[in-house]
Amino acid sequence: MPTKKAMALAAVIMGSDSDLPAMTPCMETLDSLGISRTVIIASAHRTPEYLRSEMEAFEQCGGAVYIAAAGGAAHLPGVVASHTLLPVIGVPMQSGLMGLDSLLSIAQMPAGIPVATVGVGSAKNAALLTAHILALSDADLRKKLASFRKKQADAVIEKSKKLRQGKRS
Ligand code: RP5
Repeated sequence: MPTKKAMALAAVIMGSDSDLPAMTPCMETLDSLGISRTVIIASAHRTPEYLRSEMEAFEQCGGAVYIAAAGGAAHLPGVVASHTLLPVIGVPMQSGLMGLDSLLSIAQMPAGIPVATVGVGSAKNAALLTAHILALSDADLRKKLASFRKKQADAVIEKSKKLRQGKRS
């Protein structure tokens, strides 16, 4: 957990700007929960030195959690994890192989360097998992998560009731 006031608690790193549309729900969810975040476009393959320098800057400012999104030969989350003791959440991007290549590249890490992997394109869950990690030491954030869960449950129950009454939506 951060020891000083962080500029951004979460870093959302993407391998390419082509990942931006798929990752927008991640940024939106972090923002809706009041989690400070920075967004970095840096590739494990195309810009390895830039990736390292951005990671150093993030950690020097008290950053706490990485979200790393990549597609295809999706080494970015694993490379990020290899350079840090902070938790890393990997988001597999859709690809020519329907994201299966990305999913396996991110999830199948060698023992000793873990990456918490969410589903293909699960940008929102990456943000929520970040919130759960940060909520370990943030009671206000725990309350926001509880409220989010309640609203989500209420919405499902409301749809069920409307369906039963013959009204869709
Ligand atoms: C990965 O390759 C990126 O994360 C992206 O998902 C994929 C394709 O990148 P571009 O060729 O669109 O830049 O590194």
